[in-house]
Amino acid sequence: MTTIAERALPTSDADPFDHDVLEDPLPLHRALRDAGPVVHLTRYDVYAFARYEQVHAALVDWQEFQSAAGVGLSNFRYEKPWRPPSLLLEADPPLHDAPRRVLRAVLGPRALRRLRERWLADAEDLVDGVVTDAVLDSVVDVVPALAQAFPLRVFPDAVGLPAEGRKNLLPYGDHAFNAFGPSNDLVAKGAPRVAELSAWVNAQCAREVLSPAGFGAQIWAAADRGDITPEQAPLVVRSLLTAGVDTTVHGLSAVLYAFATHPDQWRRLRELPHLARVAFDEAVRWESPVQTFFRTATTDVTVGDVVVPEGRKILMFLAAANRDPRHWSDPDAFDLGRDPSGHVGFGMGIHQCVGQHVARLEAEALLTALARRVESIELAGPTRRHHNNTLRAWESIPVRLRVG
Ligand code: OVM
Repeated sequence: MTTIAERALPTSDADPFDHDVLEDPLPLHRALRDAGPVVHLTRYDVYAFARYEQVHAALVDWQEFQSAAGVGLSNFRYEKPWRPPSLLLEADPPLHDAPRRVLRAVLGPRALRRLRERWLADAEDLVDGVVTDAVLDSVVDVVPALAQAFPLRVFPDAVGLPAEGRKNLLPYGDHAFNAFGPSNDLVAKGAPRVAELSAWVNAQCAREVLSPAGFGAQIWAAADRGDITPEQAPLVVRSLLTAGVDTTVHGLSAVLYAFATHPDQWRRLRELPHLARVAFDEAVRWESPVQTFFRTATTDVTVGDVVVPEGRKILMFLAAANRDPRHWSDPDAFDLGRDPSGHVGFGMGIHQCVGQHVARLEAEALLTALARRVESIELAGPTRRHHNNTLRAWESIPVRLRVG
């Protein structure tokens, strides 16, 4: 006999972290959304939300869906985290509040005004060089040439990092995002370098290492004012180094791929360059560079006809919510005419991406510079995905740029 509870809780034996799924997660996302508001993933014995309504509700309900037990598969109540937990990502109020306030001030729109002119000029300069190469070589891989090059050019300087060792930022972030998943081959691939990369990242968080005017120094200044403790300051700097590079690289790759495959939308941006920010948010909705995060139930939570028991992990499919036809019209279309606000690609609620203004400024600078110089962007060969347990990423997007 099937009980009501069993009927109400559909199950799936799919592995969201399998390479076939990472290559193309859209079929799984649709199946999980259609299965019901909550699905039991038998393989990991966790609950899954893939519809917009439940993902959004969980994101804004930090009281019932905590982050302090980790936002990956690993439950910090029982398992030792691979590094000391983040004071932002892996903390709840009240511990979360002071670090969050400090970082919000350092990375907020007002603070970024002093970077704007320089970043716009840097983007023009980078695009000039790429366009010149494109005229000579004809095919450009925009992943290394633009999506990686631009954040690596502006962000480490803005943080105040020394020049030495910056190449460690991408592999460190890649591993950190893999570590939210199960300990599969992707985590094993990163393991040999974890000690070395962590040592480098941790060393960059010290006050003496950071240049005087950057984000890092501003975090230390907040510790001097007593807004956070001196023990907290290095961990807050670490959040910048963990979450600030790979995310923007893959966000920029996403918007560049979107334009390379939607020439009509590129023409639209060329005509109305002020759409650059909307275009970036639409790409974050459409591609969801951060695909998933977990929460942990702090009490028995009723969702639909199902009880998610206290202490259990819930996998929130941000990417599936961002294409849920129950919420979005024509969700698979990349469309500069839509209002993408309300997407959960940056999360929602008290943990919503604190660096989103930095990401938007990078995107605006790069897209504006490109739109000024480039008439068309066309795929010029096979694209290659980069697989990561949390990120939807590109390894290679070869394009032909027509200048004009
Ligand atoms: C952090 C952090 C925040 C957001 C994402 C993330 C690795 C890390 O505070 O360290 O991914």
